[in-house]
Amino acid sequence: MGIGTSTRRLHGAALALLLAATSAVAVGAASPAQATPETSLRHIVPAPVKVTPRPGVTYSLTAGARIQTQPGSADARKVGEYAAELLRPATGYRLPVSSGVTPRGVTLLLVGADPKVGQEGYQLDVTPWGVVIRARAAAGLFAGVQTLRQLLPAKIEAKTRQSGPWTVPGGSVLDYPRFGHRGAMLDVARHFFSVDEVKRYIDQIAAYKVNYLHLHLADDQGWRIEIKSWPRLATYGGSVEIGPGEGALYYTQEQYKGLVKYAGSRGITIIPEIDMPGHTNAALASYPELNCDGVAPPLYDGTEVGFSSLCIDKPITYKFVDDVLRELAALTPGPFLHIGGDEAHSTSEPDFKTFMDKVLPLVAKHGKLAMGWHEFVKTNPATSAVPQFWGTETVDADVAAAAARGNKILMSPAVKAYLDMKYDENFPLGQDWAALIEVKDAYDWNPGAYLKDVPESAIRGVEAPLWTETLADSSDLEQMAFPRLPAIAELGWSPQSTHNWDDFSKRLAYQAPRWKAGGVKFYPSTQVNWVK
Ligand code: TNX
Repeated sequence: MGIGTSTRRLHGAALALLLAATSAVAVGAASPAQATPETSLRHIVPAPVKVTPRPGVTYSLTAGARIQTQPGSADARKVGEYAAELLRPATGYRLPVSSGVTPRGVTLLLVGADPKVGQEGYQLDVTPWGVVIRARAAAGLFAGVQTLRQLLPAKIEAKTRQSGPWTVPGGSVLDYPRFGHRGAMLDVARHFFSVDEVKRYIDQIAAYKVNYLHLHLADDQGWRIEIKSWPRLATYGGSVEIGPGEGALYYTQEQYKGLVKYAGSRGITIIPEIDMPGHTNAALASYPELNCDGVAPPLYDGTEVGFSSLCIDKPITYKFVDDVLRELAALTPGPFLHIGGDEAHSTSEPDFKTFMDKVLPLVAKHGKLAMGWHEFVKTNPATSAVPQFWGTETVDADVAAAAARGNKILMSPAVKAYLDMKYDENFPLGQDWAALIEVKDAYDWNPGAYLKDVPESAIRGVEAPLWTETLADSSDLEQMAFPRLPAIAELGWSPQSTHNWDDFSKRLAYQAPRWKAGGVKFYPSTQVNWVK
C-alpha cells in the first residue's frame, strides 16, 4: 500500500517537520503542522457520509493535551471520560477531562453541528490545534470518538504505553447513519459467556458504531438470567451448556444490570431475548408444571433444535411468561423485549398463534415493544413489533405482508449476516447449514433491496447474529466476528452510495494492525490485502 511505504521512506523528514510544527503550535503560531500521518480520512470503517481531507495539515496529540467537553452536559462529560480511557493506555498521557470549548486538544461539543447529523451523527474537524467533534446528542459524540480512534496510529489500541507521535490527518468528516438500528447478537445460551467476555465483545462492536446488542438469554441448552419469581430457571436451567461446561452459568440480576450499564456507556442498548414457545428445554427441565404431562425432561447439552415447546393450553404457562417478562422489562431501559418464536417445530400452527396472541399483550403490558424472529409475523402482531428476518431466501410473502402493514424489518439473512457460518469448508469453527460466508459475501448485499417487496422504507436496520453451538471463548467469537462484523456494521451505517467492495476491502485492510495492537483475533481472509 502506497501510504505504508511512503511513511517509512519519509520517516526522518517527517519527524523533523513534526518537531518544528509542534514547537510552532506551542508558541501559538498559526502555521499548519506538517507531520506525515499514518492514517487517512479515506480509511474509516464504516465509511462516513462525507470526508474532506486537508492535505498538509495534521494535529498531533501531545502530553499536555486536554479533553474538553460541552459545558453543562453530563452526557458529553461521560463521552469525554470514555475517550480519555481509550487514549490513555497507549499514549501514557494524563488527558484530563474538563468542561470547555476552545478548539485545542480534543473538544466534544453539543452545539454547532449541522442538523443533518441527527441524534447519532457528528462532524469532526482536525486542525493544527486539535480535534473538534460536534454533535446534537451524546450518541453522536460517541460515534465521532470512534472515528477519531481510527485516525490515530494503530498502536493507539495497545493496552500498554507506546511511543508517539500521535498524529491525526487534517480535514473534516460529516457523518450520520443510514439506519437507526445497527445490531449484533450474542448467543449466551448454547455456550455461556462471562460478564467480562460480553464486555469485551461490547467494546469490540462499539468501535464499528453498532448501537444494539441482542442477547439470546435462553434456549434448550441453558437459561442464563436470574428470574427471582422462578429461581430454578437459572440455578438448575443455567447449570449446563453444550459440551462439558457446568456451574452457575448465568447472570444474576445485579450482574446483568452491570452489563446493561456498561453497554450504555458504549452507546449500546441491550435487547434481551427469551426464546419461546420452542427452544425452551432449559425452562421445561427446571419446572415440571410447565410441561403438558407434568414431567420435567432432562437438561440438554446437544445441538438439535425444534424439539421443545411450552404447554400452550396450561394457564401456568402465561403466568410464567408474564413473570419472566415483568422481571426482564424492569432490567431493560431499552424499548424492546425479544420473544424468539423461531423453529417452533413442536408447536402446531394454531397453537403458535394462540401463544403469540396471549404473549404479545404481555410485552405491551410491561411497557415494551416486541421483537421476534420473522416466523412470528404469521400471527399478525401490531405494527410496532419488529420482525427479524433470518431466512435463506430473498422472498418471504409473510414478511412482505408485514412490511406492507407497517412493521419495520430487522435484516439478518442467514446466508449473509450469520457470523456463526464458516468462511470456507476448511474453517474449523462454525456451521454451514445456511452458507459458507466469506467477508465479500457478508458485505455484498443491500439491506434496503434484499427482500422482494420489502422496500428500504420498511427496513429498520441490520443485525449480525453470533450463535455459539461451536464457539466457547472470546477467541472463537472474535475469529467469527472479525472481519465480517465490520462488514455488516458498514451496511447499517454507511450510505449505499459508498458501497463498493474494492474500496471496502482496502479500508478493512487497515483494521488488521488495530486488531493486532488491541489483541483481537481475526480471520485473515485471503480476499483482503491486509496491511502489516
Ligand atoms: C438457527 S436462526 C437458529 C438457531 C441456531 C442457528 C445456528 C434462528 C432464529 N434459529 O437456533 O443456533 O440456526 O446457525
